[in-house]
Amino acid sequence: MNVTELHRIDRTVKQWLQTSRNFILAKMNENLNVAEKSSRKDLVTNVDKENEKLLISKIRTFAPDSQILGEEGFGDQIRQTKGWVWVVDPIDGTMNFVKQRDHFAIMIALYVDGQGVLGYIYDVINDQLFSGGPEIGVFQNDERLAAPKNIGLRDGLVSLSGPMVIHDRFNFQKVAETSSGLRIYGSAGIEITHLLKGEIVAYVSYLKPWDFGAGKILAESLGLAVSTVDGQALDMLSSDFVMVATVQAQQDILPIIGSNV
Ligand code: 2AM
Ligand code: CA
Ligand code: CA
Ligand code: CA
Repeated sequence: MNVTELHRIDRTVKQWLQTSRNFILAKMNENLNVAEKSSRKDLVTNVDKENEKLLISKIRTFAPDSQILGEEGFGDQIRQTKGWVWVVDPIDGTMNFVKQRDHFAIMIALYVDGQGVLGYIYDVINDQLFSGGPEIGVFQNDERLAAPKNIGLRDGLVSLSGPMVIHDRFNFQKVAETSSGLRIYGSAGIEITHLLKGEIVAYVSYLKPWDFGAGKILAESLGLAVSTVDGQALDMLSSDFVMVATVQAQQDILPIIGSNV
């Protein structure tokens, strides 16, 4: 895909994201309809569902031959990644959305023939859009981001899945202890924006394709390492234990969790 075409898609997706943000902001002041999915800690609201429908209808109009993978199930059943595949997480950090009305993100990714092309993480309340890809670079709103410094685990903050720290999965407490400090924000998208800005050096969690689809593209475009917890490549259609980190922090963390995978 040439750069002119990429910029055309980029401008279009940014328009959808503005519409989507305005929709969420308007709905946020009304009563939310909150339901449990797999557990009382796994929520979905009417706004998650309606926003996914909104974004999917935009995508269908713009690129009708695409496949769409959406968390709340209004997209397609996807078995192979040929052609254009859009990945949509209408609200990432639903628990934060319900409890805080803050610290959540809209996420969209575009893969073509399995390759990450464009990624978007939109911090709705703070109006900070992280966007871009390998060809056009990565931006925070209109400002181009430089590659984060390659800082190791001892000299950086880490973000880890809360439940996995509580249960000490994969020696996670040792990972936290070795780092400069542990931070848990509760939205995979928001955690990854902290990595893009160089504020933390690693994020490790069990993630689904819509949790890492956009972040993987943005992180890899800035030279960050994205892999499973045992250092393998991710399958964009499968859930897995995912590590996003500086190259050095990845090297530091792999041996700590290695024997516990
Ligand atoms: P979500 O809000 O879109 O569901 C912290 O909960 C992070 O993990 C969020 O980014 C959340 O995305 C994601 N997550 C993935 N699976 C989850 C689950 N079963 N329960 C809660 N959060 C989950
Ligand atoms: Ca969810
Ligand atoms: Ca999510
Ligand atoms: Ca979600």
